[in-house]
Amino acid sequence: MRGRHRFAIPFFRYLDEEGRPEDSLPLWTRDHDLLKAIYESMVLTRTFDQKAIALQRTGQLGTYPSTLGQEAIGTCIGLAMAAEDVLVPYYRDSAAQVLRGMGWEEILLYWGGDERGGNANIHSRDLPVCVPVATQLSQAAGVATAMTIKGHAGATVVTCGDGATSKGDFLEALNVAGVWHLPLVVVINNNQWAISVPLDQQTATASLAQKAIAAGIDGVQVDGNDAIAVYDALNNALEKARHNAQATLIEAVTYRLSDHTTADDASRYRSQDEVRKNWQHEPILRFRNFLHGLELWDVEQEQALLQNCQKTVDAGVDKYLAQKPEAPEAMIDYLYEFVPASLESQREAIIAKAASLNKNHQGA
Ligand SMILES: Cc1ncc(C[n+]2csc(CCOP(=O)(O)OP(=O)(O)O)c2C)c(N)n1
Ligand SMILES: [Mg+2]
Repeated sequence: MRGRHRFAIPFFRYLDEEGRPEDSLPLWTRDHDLLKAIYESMVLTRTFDQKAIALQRTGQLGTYPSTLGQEAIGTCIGLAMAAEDVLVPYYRDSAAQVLRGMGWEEILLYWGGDERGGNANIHSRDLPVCVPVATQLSQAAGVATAMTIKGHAGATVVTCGDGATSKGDFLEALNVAGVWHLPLVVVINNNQWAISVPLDQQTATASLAQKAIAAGIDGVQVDGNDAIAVYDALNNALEKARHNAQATLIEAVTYRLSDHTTADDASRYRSQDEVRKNWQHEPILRFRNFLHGLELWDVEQEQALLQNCQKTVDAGVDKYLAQKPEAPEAMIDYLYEFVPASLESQREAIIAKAASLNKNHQGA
């Protein structure tokens, strides 16, 4: 019966700011290898992030969106998902993409404007990065619907930012997820900003997770800088998706410590003081303190990890820089199986232009 109801959105956090458990921890935290894997992935993601920004600043990469401060989200998505699940990522999910099989060089190719970086098909059924805000949500609902119809076992995980929750696509995806009982997990990276729009100008709701209520699906809010809380929410939501065909909306509350992208200067619209305060909540130090508390981590392990991360990132960068650039018509060829007649002449023009530029270059 649809009658009078009261609703509440649960909030989960297990580690305090110093990395001390506030509550009894979920059972899976007894898996110490998993705890270390979470930490290692977050550190690797940050190492990559610094390098990607350096490459952009030196003209070797296009516009790049940093994941600084939001490493727990992509890491926990990547580690919690199973191979048969499908990831529908947006542009701050490189940690998840790499944990699911992409190479760092491919992440760089994508942000370097090379179509081969978007060709996630070679690894899995995951979709490539989505930049048009919120369009990935209805696509993910479509993927989850197809998986249901075809009887596939897995769940679909889709991610978006806080700004995306104001778009119709977001609400439409949640709505069908409820009505059609889709095995869908929607993760909001609530980093408090949508470029220069702060959350309080984005929405008047007390949380973003409560948008699930209107769609009749579960909504939970977690401290997005507490990897234990993020992983646990993912784990529970994936279980419900796979076994009960139930969708969940997870709001991971975090903070974008960087500019929106390398094309942005956030100091024009937010205070240094706000950023400084949020550094105190960032996820990596908190998790390292937690591992220290469990006596699972020491200074030598930390040094070895930093060295390994640097090596891994450098290897990815070397592979990226060694790639011969693709022909410019790849931008059309990668998009269509058959080139539409309306683009034929543009494609020919691109090829002719590239050939004449090449000739001039060689003649010079
Ligand atoms: C449909 C569409 N409109 C506008 C843009 C330009 N744009 C890129 S990112 C962005 C803000 C997104 O903010 P949010 O959803 O909070 O994600 P965040 O970048 O903070 O992770 C905008 C407006 C776009 N990419 N797509
Ligand atoms: Mg945002």
